[in-house]
Amino acid sequence: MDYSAEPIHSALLNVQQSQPFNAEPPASALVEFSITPEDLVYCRNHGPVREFDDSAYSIVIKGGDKGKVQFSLTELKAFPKTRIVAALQASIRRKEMGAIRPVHGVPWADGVIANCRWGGVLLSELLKLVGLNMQENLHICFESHSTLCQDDTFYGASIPLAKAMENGSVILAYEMNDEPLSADHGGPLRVVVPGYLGARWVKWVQSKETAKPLWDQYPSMTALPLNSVVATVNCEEDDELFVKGYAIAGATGKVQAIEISVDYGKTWHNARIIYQEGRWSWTLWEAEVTCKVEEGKSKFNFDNTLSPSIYHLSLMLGKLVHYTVDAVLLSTVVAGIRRSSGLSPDASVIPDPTVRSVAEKFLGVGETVFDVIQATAVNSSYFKKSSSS
Ligand SMILES: Nc1nc2c(c(=O)[nH]1)N[C@H]1C(S)=C(S)[C@@H](COP(=O)(O)O)O[C@H]1N2
Ligand SMILES: [Mo]
Repeated sequence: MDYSAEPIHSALLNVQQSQPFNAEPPASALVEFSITPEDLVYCRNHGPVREFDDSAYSIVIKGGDKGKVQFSLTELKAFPKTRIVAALQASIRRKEMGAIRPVHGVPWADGVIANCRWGGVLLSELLKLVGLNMQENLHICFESHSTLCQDDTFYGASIPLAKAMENGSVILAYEMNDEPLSADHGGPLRVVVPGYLGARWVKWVQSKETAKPLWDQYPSMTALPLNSVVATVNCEEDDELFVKGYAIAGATGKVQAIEISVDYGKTWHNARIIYQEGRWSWTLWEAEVTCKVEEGKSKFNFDNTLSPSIYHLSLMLGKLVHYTVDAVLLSTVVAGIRRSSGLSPDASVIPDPTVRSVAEKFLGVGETVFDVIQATAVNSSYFKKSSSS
């Protein structure tokens, strides 16, 4: 593959791979901003990044009553502009998963998420224009033929047509954070699928095709799983911790509450939600927790040079907070799901016994479940219709 025309990428990212360019910021930097500045937006590529000439750019939509319809970028920009805040996310926490069991792919940590303001044209408007009739079980396929990619000659991904038609949701974006979309993030035009995994947000999108009912017979990774991450743990006083993080509810609704525990779930502390915007943003939260240091053990002091034992302790604590946070976050949101939609978790259908036991322990679904079977929560057999509603 030809990497000679790569644009200059942000210098604030930790590079996992330079060709193709795959890089993420530290989560501690991310949570300092409700809207992620472009320089902190992770980059995930399966091939070279190419810059396009806006004036020559167009897309083709196939599969509607009108056959093949072409729109230039100028024509697309003439439609009313829709602006939405939505979190773009790849497979966060693979690195942690990898510590438990080998995982395939880039060992992403927890910086592969970006909460941005996207501006563009509603896909549903275009689909109606080309005479697309809504049918069950159809997927719409997005393709980018701009460059070769690792496993194929082009990059493609599909979403259910019903999602594409959802009110005020999927857009073809030409702006990110009120600026023209950069080549790194799919400029001049990318798909934005709020609530869905980043892999579906095809960059440099050039054509769309409907049909392929077959695809619907297999579960695909679409909606994001519920998740939360502790991004920073700071020691304010000797025994007072200040904890900050983000949470994401995917396509199922809003995160309603976050609690944290530093004693394996014996006691819980409410975290404050400090940011949510609209239906698709991430949730930022923070909390102060008192944490008694045992007599004779090292004191918390993160500012000065860290002795290995203190460092170990702080890592342990970070982890603890991590796991317990997810459990409660999850049960609160799961409770929300149950109230609003009549769906309730069904842990008995999870085939893996280890995963199942974690799931049962934490009212259904701990982070392990979600990370292992990334993203099937809303449309999978995890959630069964309860007969009472
Ligand atoms: N054309 C194209 N689109 C793509 C990809 C790609 O490699 N090529 N990567 C996908 C994946 S896996 C993710 S997570 C997001 C990343 O978008 P970003 O680089 O703007 O963060 O883009 C998606 N769209
Ligand atoms: Mo991704």
